[in-house]
Amino acid sequence: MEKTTTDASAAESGKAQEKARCGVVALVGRPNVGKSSLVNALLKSRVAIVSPKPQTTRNAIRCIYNDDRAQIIFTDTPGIHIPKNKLGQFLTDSVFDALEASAVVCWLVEAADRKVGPEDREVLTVLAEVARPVVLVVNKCDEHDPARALDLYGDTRPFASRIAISARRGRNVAELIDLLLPFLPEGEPWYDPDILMDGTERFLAAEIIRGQLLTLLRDEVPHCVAVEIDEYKSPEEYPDRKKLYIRASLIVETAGQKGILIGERGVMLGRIGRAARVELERTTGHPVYLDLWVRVSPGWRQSNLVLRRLGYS
Ligand SMILES: Nc1nc2c(ncn2[C@@H]2O[C@H](COP(=O)(O)OP(=O)(O)OP(=O)(O)O)[C@@H](O)[C@H]2O)c(=O)[nH]1
Ligand SMILES: [Mg+2]
Repeated sequence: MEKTTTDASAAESGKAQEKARCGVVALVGRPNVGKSSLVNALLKSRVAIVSPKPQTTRNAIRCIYNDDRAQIIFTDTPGIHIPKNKLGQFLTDSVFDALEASAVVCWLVEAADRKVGPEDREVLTVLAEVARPVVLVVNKCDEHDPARALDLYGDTRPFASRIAISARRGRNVAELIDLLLPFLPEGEPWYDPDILMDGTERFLAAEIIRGQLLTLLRDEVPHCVAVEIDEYKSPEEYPDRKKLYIRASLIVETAGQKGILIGERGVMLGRIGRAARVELERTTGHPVYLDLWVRVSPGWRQSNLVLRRLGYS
């Protein structure tokens, strides 16, 4: 009995001596490897949008993990690819910024990979320009044995460590956190522990609507759409309102895309609106009135002015 008490207090004082850590971990990789899925698994919450379509993530998003040892700011980044327009260039540039702010980088690849493709070589070029320790993370090991991918990528550059995970099943996600901790500097938390994501309510709302576009629209169409929140009035700010009022524009490049988004007799726009409203109500905790409009802005993905207005600059 006595001994247990002594051990417990020794453990307690050991814990007290252990300094808290805080720092940024950038998650990078080609599109679709599961970076946003990993963020959601780490935070045990749906903070980042996930879809089977490449180039889902368009902004580097800081998502905040807390435990009694550390606060880790995971930056979910857009997939690194060969840019085809100014939007694509912005996506790649935002990865550089995230890397420069990070203490350590996780490079995500897939367990099924059998060769290092052009986009992965692009990732290697980007990593070579930013001197940070890199952890190789082989994802989707629920579907494939990760051994060959660990070997394949293991030779491409020096790694601080390697791990196989499944973001979908949560496999080895806690182990990944343990592995990252020693790379983080000692320091106090930067964010309030209740904050899950560093982004405005408007940004979060736009992302939720974009998530539904990716789910409901086919092929390339969702990539041609941007979401702009024109008005956001919450019952907290406007107590006379019973509902959260959101007016948003879906910006497309052509009249043809506008037709697809609206659909026959407005059926598609109605579906997008209903699905987005349910998700917005779930995340904000308020009943929501969502007012969606479709606007054509020819070639917005090539326009510096429009990209800047939409926060892609
Ligand atoms: N089987 C399996 N699928 C996964 C796993 N993690 C992610 N996925 C799937 O992979 C697809 C892409 O996931 P995302 O998390 O959106 O990938 P991403 O790297 O963020 O993609 P971008 O934002 O486009 O760069 C989705 O269909 C996910 O459900 C996993 O561990 N196992
Ligand atoms: Mg993503």
